[in-house]
Amino acid sequence: MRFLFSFVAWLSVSVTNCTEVHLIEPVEFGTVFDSTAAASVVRPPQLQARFHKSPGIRQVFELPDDPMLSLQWYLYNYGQLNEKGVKGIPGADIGLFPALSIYSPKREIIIAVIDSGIDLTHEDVDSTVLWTNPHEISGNGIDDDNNGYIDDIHGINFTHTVHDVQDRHYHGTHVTALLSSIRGNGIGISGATPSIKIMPIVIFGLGSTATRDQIALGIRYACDHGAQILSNSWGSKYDNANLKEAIEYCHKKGVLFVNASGNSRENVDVEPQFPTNYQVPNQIVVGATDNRDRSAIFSNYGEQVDIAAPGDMVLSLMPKNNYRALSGTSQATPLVAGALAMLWAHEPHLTHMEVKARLLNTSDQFLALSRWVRSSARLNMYNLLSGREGRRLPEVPKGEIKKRAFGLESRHPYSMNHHNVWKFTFDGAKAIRLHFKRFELDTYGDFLEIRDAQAQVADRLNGDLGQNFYSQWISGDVVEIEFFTDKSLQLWGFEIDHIEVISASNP
Ligand SMILES: [Ca+2]
Ligand SMILES: [Ca+2]
Ligand SMILES: [Ca+2]
Repeated sequence: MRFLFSFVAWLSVSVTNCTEVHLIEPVEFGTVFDSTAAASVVRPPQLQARFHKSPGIRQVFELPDDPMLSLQWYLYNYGQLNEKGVKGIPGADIGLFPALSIYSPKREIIIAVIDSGIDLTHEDVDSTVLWTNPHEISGNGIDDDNNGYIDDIHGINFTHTVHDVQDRHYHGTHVTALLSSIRGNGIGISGATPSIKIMPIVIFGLGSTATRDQIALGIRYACDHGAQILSNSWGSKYDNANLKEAIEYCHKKGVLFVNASGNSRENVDVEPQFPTNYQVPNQIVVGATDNRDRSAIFSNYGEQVDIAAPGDMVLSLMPKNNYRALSGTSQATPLVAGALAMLWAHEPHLTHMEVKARLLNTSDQFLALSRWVRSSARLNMYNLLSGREGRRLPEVPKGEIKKRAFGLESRHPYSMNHHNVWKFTFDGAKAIRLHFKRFELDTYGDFLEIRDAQAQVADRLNGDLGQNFYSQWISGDVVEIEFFTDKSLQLWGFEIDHIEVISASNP
């Protein structure tokens, strides 16, 4: 299988004007499938119905007949390999199909996707999913609803003819199709969200980008024309008052603003990024997970990152009837936006802040996300719709915390193409955590993974994490440490200089 890896994040697509706003470009590109290849993908074996495995729930759910479903681990993870050969953990997905089995929409929700438009000619796109402006007459050259935009029948475009929402890039098609591809049509992929309308706000074209003031106008347009959720897979390192005011305007109108955290494995508390760091209450900032419920290696992190959703090798549509998996927080973001739309259609009485609170309370927490996501949690759509509290982190055992001598370090700098697994047992320990004196690994290819005796990931570290910090608490008396480096970039490495232990108390 062929791969192109391009570890470029926040790549500028702006050529004609200096806007400093970027689409959040993927960091990995999978194989390109055309229609013929798509039709020949092996279907999941005998998976027309399965039992939901959540504790206390036995529920049959149906799977649609879209031929590429087995490659959509983010919708249905039954332990299949992803394109990189990494085996998934069954259930490490957003739980769409269990959610559909209890879904009862009362109305349609409009999602504005602020991106590069959508390829309306794609075989797995139905153009009737587009929102229609009820007060505009198409093609008469007149601004019938007097909103300042002529013939804006399905959205607006700031880079090309104002009414034309056809994608000339690829990013908007990939992102939007995660919401809107036709489910159960026997073609391509399964889209995630029924009973929505898509309002494209086109701010990126091929070689052109809207100005930040135009993007702010686009945000206001969406809120003024009935969009209740805005999906945003773009960002900037630079602050802009108009953008922030537009998001605040949406907040006052009860609209949710979902945005990607970015793909450069940066701590946004230290390296502010926008819109992430505006911190308007209606914002939901989304990080990315992989098919084992770990933080994707590129996902930006910090206190402003609210939640995570699948964003590693996520298959969706590309222009010209193609399909391709891409990795990025851009892909995680519409999955969250779509889930929120389903909840709002299911329970229309909720306010936007109640929808946000429900998301955070019902998502599943994982230790391997704790360092990277404020809620430690990944979206679970079944829980979101049913209102069930999500999986919670294990409690740290009570007891006296004692420092113990321990040391483990890499070479400085470390070697390339290195792989080592160590296993240590600390007799009498109920829980252990490792103290890092310093940690600096390459962001994209290298990692240190810390697991317990059951091989559950307690922490997975990469990037430049600085000095003097602890790992998450590892349950039990066994710690397994895996150190992996690839064939590029040698940085300083890591040094563990002691541990802390909570011991089993004497009876
Ligand atoms: Ca108009
Ligand atoms: Ca008109
Ligand atoms: Ca389909």
